[in-house]
Amino acid sequence: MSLGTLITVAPTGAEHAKADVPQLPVTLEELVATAQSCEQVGAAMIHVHIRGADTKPSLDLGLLKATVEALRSETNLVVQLSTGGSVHDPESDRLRVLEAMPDSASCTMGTVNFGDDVFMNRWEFIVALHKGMQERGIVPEYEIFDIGQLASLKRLLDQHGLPAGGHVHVDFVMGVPGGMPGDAATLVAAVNALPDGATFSATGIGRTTIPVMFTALGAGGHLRVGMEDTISYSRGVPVRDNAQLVARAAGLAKIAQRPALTPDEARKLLGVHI
Ligand code: KMH
Ligand code: ZN
Repeated sequence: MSLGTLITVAPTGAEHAKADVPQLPVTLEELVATAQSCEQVGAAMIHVHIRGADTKPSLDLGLLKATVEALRSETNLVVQLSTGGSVHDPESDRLRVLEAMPDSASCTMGTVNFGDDVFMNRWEFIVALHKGMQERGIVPEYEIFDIGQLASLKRLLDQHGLPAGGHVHVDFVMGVPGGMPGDAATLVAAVNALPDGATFSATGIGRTTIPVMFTALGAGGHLRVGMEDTISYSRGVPVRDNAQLVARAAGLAKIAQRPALTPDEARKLLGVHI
């Protein structure tokens, strides 16, 4: 069991519209300000989806590069770019994200129904992402939306070797309609099916946020929070900002006697170069 808790903030995502959620960070300035406030209250890593000038999800390479550069110069956070993008993004654009050379990038381990949509992750595409990260020294975070995807992760590691950094870190994304439910029994089952030596974080979408957070802490795991995953702080109460969610997670981690890791401690855990 790790001594401290890695807190990742996922501040934006690709699903919420700025018009519906005005506090969602969508410009580079808003993203940097969010990153700084979240770092101050305990975040060590940021999981980034960017938006274009029209506030819609974007995978524009120039903007991705500028985002990585700005987050590196204005914060000490581990910068993780999403290769998941939105359910509408083509594989070629998602693969090109690696050219922005983040510290870390997400790699979803299988196709999953995603509400009324389908989040496509073909085997060949997963292998291309894994190898692309190995070649560039980018540390992956394997996103697991359903337990069977852990079998695919074991197959990937058996066939193509360990990721850059040599350590396997997984993020359980729970409670997506179409994926695994966000409850204690499912999280414990998923933890029991992890590859040997892997660490995990977990996040619960919407109202599964709280049970997943408590169970992850109790099971020795790490936490992902943020407005990508929930826009309600409690029933009927909108999230004020991402830092509010990070501060709550950091408070619970402290109570669990596993206080928030610093970004440099997180680099050590994940195998990211300092
Ligand atoms: N937006 C979802 C379709 C990731 O960032 O890698 C995919 C997602 C996973 O958020
Ligand atoms: Zn994401």
